[in-house]
Amino acid sequence: MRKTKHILYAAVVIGIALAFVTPGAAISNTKIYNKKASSTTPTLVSESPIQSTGAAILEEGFEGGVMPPSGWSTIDTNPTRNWDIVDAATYPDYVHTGNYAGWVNYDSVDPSDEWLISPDIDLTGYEEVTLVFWAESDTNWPGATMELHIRGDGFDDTIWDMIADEVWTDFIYREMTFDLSDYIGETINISWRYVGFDGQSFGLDDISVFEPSPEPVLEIGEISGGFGVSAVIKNTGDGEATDVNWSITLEGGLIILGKETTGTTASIPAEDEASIKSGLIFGIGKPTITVTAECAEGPSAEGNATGLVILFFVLGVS
Ligand SMILES: [Ca+2]
Ligand SMILES: [Ca+2]
Repeated sequence: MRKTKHILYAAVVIGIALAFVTPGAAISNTKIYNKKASSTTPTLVSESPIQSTGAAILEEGFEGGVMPPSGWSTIDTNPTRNWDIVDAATYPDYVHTGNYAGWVNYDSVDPSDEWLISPDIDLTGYEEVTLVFWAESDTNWPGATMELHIRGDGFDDTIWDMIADEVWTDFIYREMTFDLSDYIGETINISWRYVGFDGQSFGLDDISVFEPSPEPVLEIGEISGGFGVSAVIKNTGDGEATDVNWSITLEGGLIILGKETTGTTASIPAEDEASIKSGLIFGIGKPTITVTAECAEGPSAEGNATGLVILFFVLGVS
């Protein structure tokens, strides 16, 4: 009886000890948090999806739920606080889109030097290459930083250093964009290296390497008078502008004819321009002349001038 009681007592003691030790160990090894989690709820800058607007070269949103993702690798310097996965079910504020994000937790016990390395990317044959990713961190704990490395045959370039390059007071996701066009013709890999001691945690999601689509950019060039109003619409972008809807409007003065002229120019090629002209204008006064243009691809432009309208003539436009 006494023996049984002893065993029971021992079991209870062990049970209580386990109840304390196990969660304690879990907290110190696997609980994921940022240093301001207790006082601030992180908010998302945007819920928008991956921002690629052209041909995708590499995309990774960690939706496989494993670290590293297939084809990726990590370098861990010690057993704890390395590159890991966070899931939205447990940590909704730490995932940008989908169910998972990459995560490296701050370490105030051991120094960190944790690498997350993309697959090799062959950038031969592209005209322009952009890298976009979403980063969640802040720079209030400068002991450790996140470095972005571009590595290839014979080079290792650190093109970004969070602590050196940013002032981030809030722990939120931010969209980061880098032009990788300098590496066209090379085979590269991209590394996120978390290095230092007692810094802030870092979340990573929605990585995209892509060749941007050529885009038109509209500007209103010279606006001139004479017999009516003429204007120039410039396309300073690297893509064609199509179905360019434009308007020339006169506000103010007494304009009897030609207060507004609208039209459509079917195409303005990249780095080209088109001339537009109002209809017959008749009136008197000094109206404000507004010229607008918007193309099917989205970009728009507006320009303003004033001129003196005397009967059929528009004079002194500037
Ligand atoms: Ca994700
Ligand atoms: Ca570590």
